[in-house]
Amino acid sequence: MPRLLATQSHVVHGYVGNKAATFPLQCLGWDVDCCNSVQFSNHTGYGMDRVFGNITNQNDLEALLGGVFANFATDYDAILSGYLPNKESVNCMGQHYSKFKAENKKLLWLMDPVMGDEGQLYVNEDVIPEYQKLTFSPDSLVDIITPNQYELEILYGKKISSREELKQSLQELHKTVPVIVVTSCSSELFDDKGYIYCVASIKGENPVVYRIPFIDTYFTGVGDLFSALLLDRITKLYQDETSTLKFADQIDDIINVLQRVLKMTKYHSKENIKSKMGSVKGMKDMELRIVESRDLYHTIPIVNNDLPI
Ligand code: PXL
Repeated sequence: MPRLLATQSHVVHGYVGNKAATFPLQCLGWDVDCCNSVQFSNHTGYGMDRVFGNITNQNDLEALLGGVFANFATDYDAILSGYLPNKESVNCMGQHYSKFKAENKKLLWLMDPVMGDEGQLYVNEDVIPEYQKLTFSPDSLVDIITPNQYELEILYGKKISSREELKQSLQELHKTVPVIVVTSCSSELFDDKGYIYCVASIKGENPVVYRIPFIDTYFTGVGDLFSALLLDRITKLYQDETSTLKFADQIDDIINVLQRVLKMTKYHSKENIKSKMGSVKGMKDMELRIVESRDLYHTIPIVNNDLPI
């Protein structure tokens, strides 16, 4: 059974962070160890005045990750990090995850540099240099990062207004990170409106662009589910040398799974409520239907119509 260590949010109600990642990964056969970077009543989209609970402080995070390293240093196949609220938590995760990597060369590290979306930062500003250090350090051990366009711009330090600039930013990040998946790019970079774009890039290869129909509502936790599914697919790809599915097909598959989870979520939501940031009713209605989607997480077989029967 593959085993994963994930350091990201716990929410009592709803599905972001570890709540969005754990059950799907368990459905896919993973043993999931969760370290909670925060324990909140709900995600921050409900409005900051409606978020209750605590950030795991530096001493506690240090004790948890240090303790897990002391007891289980070589037990994991993959390590994942997501929402970390401040500089101290990003730094602590980075130091411990680097130790896990140094101890076990086969371990895959996916770092989702969760900072914000569409121009809005939802963590402390002081996390930015910490993520930049982990990304650009010449001895960086991060294998995969999954920023959205806004987070990529923050890491890169420049606004990205064209496909050429997007390519340049990827080349810069590839100096230290082998796999980059930009989970959502604005349609302004491409010609078609009404879609969002995902760009997957492996060092030394041409990036692949995926066009995704835009669903006009506000879902939260989709990025967390994406990174969990990506780590599942990539780990299995690396571990199974006989696999015929290519990286580009795996991303296609993940996007298909996510579309189906979003459709399931919409199907179970009450009609006429348009999800809006800061509205409890709307946010609650659009919580990902992680449990109802239990049959959707596996790879969707690709039907190749060219093959003779
Ligand atoms: O990655 C999404 C996320 C994770 N954790 C918390 C959040 C959000 C998005 O709003 O508020 C606490």
